[in-house]
Amino acid sequence: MTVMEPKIKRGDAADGVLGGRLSRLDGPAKITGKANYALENQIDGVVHGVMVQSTIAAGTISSMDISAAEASPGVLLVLTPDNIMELKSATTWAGTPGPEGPYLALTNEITFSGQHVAAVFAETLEQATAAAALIKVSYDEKQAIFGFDDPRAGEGIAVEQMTIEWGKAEQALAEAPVRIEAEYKTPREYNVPIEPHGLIAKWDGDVLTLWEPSQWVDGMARSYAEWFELPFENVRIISPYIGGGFGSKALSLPHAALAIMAARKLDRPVKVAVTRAQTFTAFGGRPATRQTLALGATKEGKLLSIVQRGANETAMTGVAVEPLGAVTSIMYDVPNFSSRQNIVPVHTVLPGALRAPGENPSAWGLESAIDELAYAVGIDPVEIRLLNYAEQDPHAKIPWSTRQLREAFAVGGEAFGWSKRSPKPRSMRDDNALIGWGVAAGTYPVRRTPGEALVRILADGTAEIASSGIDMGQGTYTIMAQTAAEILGIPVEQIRVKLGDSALPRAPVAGGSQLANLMTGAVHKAALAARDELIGLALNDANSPLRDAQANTLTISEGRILPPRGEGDGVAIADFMRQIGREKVETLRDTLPEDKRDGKDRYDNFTTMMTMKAPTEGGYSLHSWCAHFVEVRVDEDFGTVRVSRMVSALDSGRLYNPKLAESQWRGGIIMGIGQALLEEGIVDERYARVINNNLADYLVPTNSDVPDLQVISVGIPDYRASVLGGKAVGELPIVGVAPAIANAVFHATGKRIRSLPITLEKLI
Ligand code: MCN
Ligand code: MOS
Repeated sequence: MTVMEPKIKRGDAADGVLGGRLSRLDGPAKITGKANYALENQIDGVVHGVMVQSTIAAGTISSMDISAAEASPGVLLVLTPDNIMELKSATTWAGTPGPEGPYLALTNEITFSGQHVAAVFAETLEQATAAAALIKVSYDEKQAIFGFDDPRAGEGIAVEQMTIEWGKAEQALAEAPVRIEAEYKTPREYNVPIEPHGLIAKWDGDVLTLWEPSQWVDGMARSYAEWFELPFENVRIISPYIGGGFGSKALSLPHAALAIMAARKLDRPVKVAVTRAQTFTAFGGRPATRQTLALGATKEGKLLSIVQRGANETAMTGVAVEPLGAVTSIMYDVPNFSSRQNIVPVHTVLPGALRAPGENPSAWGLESAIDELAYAVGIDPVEIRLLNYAEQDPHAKIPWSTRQLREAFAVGGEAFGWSKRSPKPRSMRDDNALIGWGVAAGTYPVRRTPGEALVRILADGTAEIASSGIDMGQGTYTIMAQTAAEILGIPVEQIRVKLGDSALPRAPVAGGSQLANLMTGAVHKAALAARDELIGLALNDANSPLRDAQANTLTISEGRILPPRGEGDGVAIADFMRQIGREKVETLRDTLPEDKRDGKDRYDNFTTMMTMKAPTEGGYSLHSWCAHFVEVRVDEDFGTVRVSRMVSALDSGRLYNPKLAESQWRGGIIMGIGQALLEEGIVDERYARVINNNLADYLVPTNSDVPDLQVISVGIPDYRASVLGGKAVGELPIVGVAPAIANAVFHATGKRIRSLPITLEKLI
């Protein structure tokens, strides 16, 4: 083993190595149009598929007339519930067996509006679209439950696993000198990535190739393999570039099953592009949530009890849980606590994951409620948070690994100028703009799953790094190259990273903000092995010019193998490889625990979530933390809210690339601004249908909605959290933004808005 000399001081890393502010390596290909997105691949003889969706939300298809569609020009196949292939049900992503019975991509039972009922495949997209419009579906319609506010929805079903309790919460609440209680709600929210879903499916005998944007090529390949009863190795998903996912691209969906089926039946490649409108029902976004929160406290504002009762919408078929106690149970030091949650089945598509599922609405409730408590007892909103600061994990009762939340309040508050805040609502104004300052905290857990990476040092002195992990814009390509550059001592421009292909070494889902820690860990391990092997060759190979060096004295830097200082300038890797006659030095390493390395497990371990560790496993509680400070300007006459200034201080541990982490943080904060002020799936109660299913009506923030966002890192390396000291980045920043804005709106106007989004009609 050799020890690398630290070339650079902490906080001042060169761009090319870990900690440096290298720009995205995939950036130029993306902005010049050279990056091929899945549906842009030109595949000869491709057939186009178009989905037909139900116009009712509940009932049964009584008949379907497809004759006109079948007779329409160019039409090759119409799939309906009556002629689809019955697929085998696939293992869930948690690793448990799928539901009993076959997997049916289409059924006659309608449980939500926008459910696929048929698919038309034709020579051209236009022909398929025209023919799809000719399909006549008759239904026996039932009355639908439009959402959990429908009186017929009921209270729902308790999810026992979500119950978190300690102490005597109800009693302590009843006895508390100060009590506040309110209900907080969030509407249905949607992922709306710029690149909608879709795929091209191609069979070559029993080998299936899919070009499909994916946050998890291995997990999805496993589902497809199980559906179509193929060996895992026979399914290849190719997904090098992805136009955003935000949680929506990690599962295999019915439209893909239909495309693959059609490709099999027609013996031709098939392309299905989900339309923008269909992205609101072809998969689910964040479910609507509601929670009542009761806080009991002393007159000084010290928490005595928290009682939370939450619910989220789920589908009539399938279970989706948005854990509303996620933040509530760990943010503050509270001696008595009770959180319970129901799911309420309604006629909707099965909800899915959207950036920080659970933590996000959980913080919306808690961080609004604590602000209400601050006003109730008359202390500053930052002060009340520090007064109730949890010195250890109050739920798991174990220490935090690192928690720089106090620092986040201090540094963020200082940069924002919080001390100049006048506490009274409506006390700050500029002309007819009411000015409000609000604060809220956020957190996201550190998830840990094994990964695998390949490092290949080539004869020309360059290196390749490969893994099936993906980059949908987070920066995976770049930080993996930086990790390899640092360990291998090869300049970053001479490192090529290959990602997003299930034929490459295994990787877990790019979800739960874990991929950066996992893949840098796997690359680190594989690169150390490759470096050791290279140095071993330099010491031992008969043709090595460094053969006479002592063990433990060689290093690699800037592409050269170097003897100890003063003993010459070594040899370039390319020259060395030539001299010893090697084509490559290649190492493949995984970060599986020893006992999981062999056999069938090995495959399960990477294609399900079975090996993901809880953030409390190992004796320390691992989380990222943040504090958001917001200034809003509310037009007194019109009630319009503008975020005019924002400072966020975040603890994600060590940053592998501060430029990219800051960009992730800003992106998440912008989504939080959207959630606070704009985003809402509007359900037409008569038809149980989301009606604003496009980007003109489902509003997300534009540049003019977003002020300069100051983001400050307050993290310190946390080597309990990950091999290289980083914690979660991707989902952290959205958590806490909406309550910080709502708290600022209250400070500006004196009106407490407890139901998102904060639109003008709620303020005037
Ligand atoms: N990073 C860092 N230092 C760390 C950790 C991360 O510099 N200690 C930086 C790296 O650039 C890394 C990025 O932050 O690539 C995100 O790392 P991580 O927090 O591990 O998140 P993942 O790579 O697992 O990405 C998934 C995460 C999730 S779950 C959602 S949802 C989300 C997000 O990333 N969706 C995104 N960010 C997104 N960004 C874009 N552009 N598009 C999406 O769809
Ligand atoms: Mo992110 S919602 O965990 O993909």
